[in-house]
Amino acid sequence: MPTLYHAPMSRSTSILALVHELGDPEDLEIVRVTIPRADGSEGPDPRNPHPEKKVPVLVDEGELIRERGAIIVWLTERYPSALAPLAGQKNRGTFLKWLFWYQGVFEPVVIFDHIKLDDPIVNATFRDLPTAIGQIEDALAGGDYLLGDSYSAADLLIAGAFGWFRHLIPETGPIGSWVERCQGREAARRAMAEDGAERGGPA
Ligand SMILES: N[C@@H](CCC(=O)N[C@@H](CS)C(=O)NCC(=O)O)C(=O)O
Repeated sequence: MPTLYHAPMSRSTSILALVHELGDPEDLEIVRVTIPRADGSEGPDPRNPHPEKKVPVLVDEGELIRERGAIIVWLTERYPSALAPLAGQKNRGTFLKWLFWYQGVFEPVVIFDHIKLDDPIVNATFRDLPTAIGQIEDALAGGDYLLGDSYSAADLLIAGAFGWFRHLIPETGPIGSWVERCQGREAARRAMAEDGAERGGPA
Protein backbone atom coordinates (compact mmCIF):
# COMPACT_ATOMS: atom_id res chain seq x y z
CA MET A 1 0.00 0.00 0.00
CA PRO A 2 1.54 3.37 -1.01
CA THR A 3 2.00 5.88 1.80
CA LEU A 4 2.55 9.54 1.00
CA TYR A 5 4.15 11.72 3.65
CA HIS A 6 2.82 15.23 3.23
CA ALA A 7 3.26 18.56 5.02
CA PRO A 8 0.47 21.09 4.32
CA MET A 9 1.43 24.13 2.22
CA SER A 10 4.74 22.78 1.01
CA ARG A 11 6.19 21.16 -2.09
CA SER A 12 4.15 18.07 -1.23
CA THR A 13 0.92 20.01 -1.83
CA SER A 14 1.44 19.39 -5.55
CA ILE A 15 1.51 15.65 -4.88
CA LEU A 16 -1.68 15.95 -2.82
CA ALA A 17 -3.24 17.64 -5.89
CA LEU A 18 -1.95 14.76 -8.03
CA VAL A 19 -3.59 12.25 -5.69
CA HIS A 20 -6.87 14.13 -6.12
CA GLU A 21 -6.37 14.20 -9.91
CA LEU A 22 -5.91 10.42 -9.78
CA GLY A 23 -9.29 10.06 -8.09
CA ASP A 24 -8.04 9.62 -4.52
CA PRO A 25 -7.06 5.94 -4.80
CA GLU A 26 -8.53 4.05 -1.84
CA ASP A 27 -5.35 2.10 -1.13
CA LEU A 28 -3.16 5.21 -0.91
CA GLU A 29 -2.58 6.48 2.59
CA ILE A 30 -1.62 10.08 3.32
CA VAL A 31 0.32 10.76 6.51
CA ARG A 32 0.58 14.41 7.48
CA VAL A 33 3.93 15.30 9.01
CA THR A 34 5.63 18.45 10.22
CA ILE A 35 8.67 20.15 8.68
CA PRO A 36 10.64 23.16 9.90
CA ARG A 37 8.83 26.29 8.69
CA ALA A 38 10.33 29.59 7.59
CA ASP A 39 8.68 31.32 10.54
CA GLY A 40 10.54 29.05 12.97
CA SER A 41 7.50 26.95 13.80
CA GLU A 42 7.22 23.15 13.66
CA GLY A 43 10.26 20.95 13.03
CA PRO A 44 11.38 17.63 11.55
CA ASP A 45 8.88 14.84 12.19
CA PRO A 46 10.24 11.59 13.62
CA ARG A 47 7.56 9.68 11.68
CA ASN A 48 8.91 11.00 8.36
CA PRO A 49 11.03 8.26 6.69
CA HIS A 50 12.74 10.70 4.28
CA PRO A 51 16.51 10.53 4.98
CA GLU A 52 16.57 14.35 5.32
CA LYS A 53 13.04 14.59 6.78
CA LYS A 54 11.82 16.45 3.71
CA VAL A 55 8.49 16.14 1.91
CA PRO A 56 7.10 14.76 -0.23
CA VAL A 57 8.22 11.19 0.16
CA LEU A 58 6.38 8.08 -0.94
CA VAL A 59 6.89 4.60 0.44
CA ASP A 60 5.58 1.75 -1.69
CA GLU A 61 6.48 -1.88 -2.32
CA GLY A 62 9.31 -1.62 0.19
CA GLU A 63 10.91 1.32 -1.62
CA LEU A 64 11.32 4.92 -0.56
CA ILE A 65 10.72 7.36 -3.41
CA ARG A 66 11.78 10.96 -2.99
CA GLU A 67 11.75 13.89 -5.47
CA ARG A 68 8.46 15.00 -6.95
CA GLY A 69 9.33 14.01 -10.52
CA ALA A 70 10.01 10.43 -9.43
CA ILE A 71 6.90 10.33 -7.25
CA ILE A 72 4.81 11.59 -10.18
CA VAL A 73 6.18 8.89 -12.49
CA TRP A 74 5.58 6.23 -9.85
CA LEU A 75 2.02 7.26 -9.01
CA THR A 76 0.92 7.88 -12.60
CA GLU A 77 2.18 4.42 -13.56
CA ARG A 78 0.54 2.80 -10.55
CA TYR A 79 -2.78 4.53 -11.26
CA PRO A 80 -2.91 5.00 -15.06
CA SER A 81 -4.99 7.97 -16.21
CA ALA A 82 -5.14 10.68 -18.85
CA LEU A 83 -2.66 12.60 -16.72
CA ALA A 84 0.44 10.83 -18.00
CA PRO A 85 1.38 8.95 -21.16
CA LEU A 86 2.78 5.53 -20.23
CA ALA A 87 5.74 3.78 -21.90
CA GLY A 88 4.94 3.23 -25.57
CA GLN A 89 2.30 5.96 -25.66
CA LYS A 90 2.52 9.23 -27.56
CA ASN A 91 4.29 12.07 -25.74
CA ARG A 92 5.91 9.79 -23.14
CA GLY A 93 9.37 11.19 -23.86
CA THR A 94 8.14 14.78 -23.76
CA PHE A 95 6.36 14.08 -20.48
CA LEU A 96 9.51 12.65 -18.87
CA LYS A 97 11.60 15.47 -20.29
CA TRP A 98 9.51 18.10 -18.52
CA LEU A 99 9.60 16.30 -15.17
CA PHE A 100 13.39 15.86 -15.27
CA TRP A 101 13.91 19.38 -16.61
CA TYR A 102 11.88 20.79 -13.75
CA GLN A 103 13.90 18.96 -11.10
CA GLY A 104 17.30 19.27 -12.75
CA VAL A 105 17.13 22.73 -14.28
CA PHE A 106 14.08 24.83 -13.53
CA GLU A 107 13.94 24.72 -9.76
CA PRO A 108 17.71 25.28 -9.36
CA VAL A 109 17.52 28.20 -11.82
CA VAL A 110 14.64 29.78 -9.88
CA ILE A 111 16.67 29.56 -6.69
CA PHE A 112 19.85 30.90 -8.32
CA ASP A 113 17.84 33.81 -9.70
CA HIS A 114 16.29 34.46 -6.28
CA ILE A 115 19.71 34.70 -4.60
CA LYS A 116 21.05 36.65 -7.60
CA LEU A 117 23.77 34.10 -8.25
CA ASP A 118 25.60 35.02 -11.44
CA ASP A 119 28.42 32.54 -12.00
CA PRO A 120 29.88 31.42 -15.34
CA ILE A 121 29.96 27.73 -14.41
CA VAL A 122 26.42 27.79 -13.05
CA ASN A 123 25.24 29.70 -16.14
CA ALA A 124 27.00 27.28 -18.49
CA THR A 125 25.38 24.33 -16.73
CA PHE A 126 21.85 25.62 -16.22
CA ARG A 127 21.56 28.75 -18.41
CA ASP A 128 19.29 31.27 -16.67
CA LEU A 129 15.71 32.10 -15.72
CA PRO A 130 14.77 33.95 -18.94
CA THR A 131 16.05 30.96 -20.96
CA ALA A 132 14.05 28.57 -18.80
CA ILE A 133 10.89 30.66 -19.06
CA GLY A 134 11.41 30.85 -22.80
CA GLN A 135 11.38 27.03 -22.98
CA ILE A 136 7.94 26.95 -21.38
CA GLU A 137 6.65 29.74 -23.61
CA ASP A 138 7.86 27.90 -26.70
CA ALA A 139 6.05 24.74 -25.60
CA LEU A 140 2.83 26.63 -24.89
CA ALA A 141 2.95 28.19 -28.37
CA GLY A 142 1.97 24.72 -29.60
CA GLY A 143 -1.09 24.23 -27.40
CA ASP A 144 -2.78 24.97 -24.09
CA TYR A 145 -0.50 22.60 -22.17
CA LEU A 146 3.10 21.38 -22.20
CA LEU A 147 2.15 18.24 -24.11
CA GLY A 148 -0.12 20.12 -26.51
CA ASP A 149 -3.88 19.98 -26.04
CA SER A 150 -4.15 17.83 -22.95
CA TYR A 151 -3.31 18.58 -19.34
CA SER A 152 -0.71 16.32 -17.75
CA ALA A 153 1.08 15.86 -14.46
CA ALA A 154 3.98 17.84 -15.98
CA ASP A 155 1.69 20.89 -16.07
CA LEU A 156 0.66 20.17 -12.50
CA LEU A 157 4.28 20.19 -11.32
CA ILE A 158 5.61 23.14 -13.31
CA ALA A 159 2.61 25.46 -13.26
CA GLY A 160 2.40 24.74 -9.54
CA ALA A 161 5.76 26.43 -9.02
CA PHE A 162 4.44 29.60 -10.67
CA GLY A 163 1.42 29.36 -8.39
CA TRP A 164 3.73 29.76 -5.38
CA PHE A 165 6.07 32.28 -7.05
CA ARG A 166 3.66 34.42 -9.01
CA HIS A 167 6.27 37.14 -9.54
CA LEU A 168 7.91 34.77 -12.03
CA ILE A 169 4.89 34.96 -14.34
CA PRO A 170 5.75 37.25 -17.28
CA GLU A 171 3.29 40.12 -17.80
CA THR A 172 2.67 39.03 -21.37
CA GLY A 173 2.72 35.70 -23.12
CA PRO A 174 1.00 32.38 -22.48
CA ILE A 175 2.30 31.51 -19.01
CA GLY A 176 -0.20 33.55 -16.97
CA SER A 177 -3.29 31.97 -18.49
CA TRP A 178 -1.69 28.50 -18.41
CA VAL A 179 -1.02 28.85 -14.66
CA GLU A 180 -4.64 29.96 -14.13
CA ARG A 181 -5.94 26.97 -16.14
CA CYS A 182 -3.81 24.55 -14.15
CA GLN A 183 -4.34 26.12 -10.73
CA GLY A 184 -8.06 26.45 -11.39
CA ARG A 185 -8.55 22.71 -11.67
CA GLU A 186 -10.72 21.10 -9.04
CA ALA A 187 -7.88 18.92 -7.73
CA ALA A 188 -5.47 21.83 -7.30
CA ARG A 189 -8.11 23.96 -5.61
CA ARG A 190 -9.07 21.14 -3.25
CA ALA A 191 -5.45 20.52 -2.26
CA MET A 192 -4.87 24.20 -1.54
CA ALA A 193 -8.15 24.52 0.37
CA GLU A 194 -7.42 21.45 2.51
CA ASP A 195 -3.86 22.53 3.23
CA GLY A 196 -4.85 26.14 3.84
CA ALA A 197 -7.56 25.13 6.26
CA GLU A 198 -5.04 22.98 8.12
CA ARG A 199 -2.13 25.38 8.21
CA GLY A 200 -3.62 28.79 7.50
CA GLY A 201 -1.04 29.99 4.94
CA PRO A 202 2.07 29.11 2.97
CA ALA A 203 5.19 27.65 4.62
N1 LIG B 1 13.78 18.34 -4.56
C1 LIG B 1 12.75 17.99 -3.60
C2 LIG B 1 12.60 19.14 -2.62
C3 LIG B 1 11.89 18.73 -1.36
C4 LIG B 1 11.88 19.87 -0.35
O1 LIG B 1 12.83 20.68 -0.27
N2 LIG B 1 10.79 19.95 0.44
C5 LIG B 1 10.67 20.97 1.45
C6 LIG B 1 9.20 21.38 1.57
S1 LIG B 1 8.77 22.82 0.67
C7 LIG B 1 11.03 20.38 2.82
O2 LIG B 1 10.70 19.25 3.07
N3 LIG B 1 11.64 21.17 3.68
C8 LIG B 1 11.93 20.76 5.01
C9 LIG B 1 13.40 20.67 5.29
O3 LIG B 1 14.19 21.00 4.40
O4 LIG B 1 13.74 20.26 6.39
C10 LIG B 1 11.45 17.71 -4.35
O5 LIG B 1 11.17 18.36 -5.36
O6 LIG B 1 10.69 16.81 -3.94
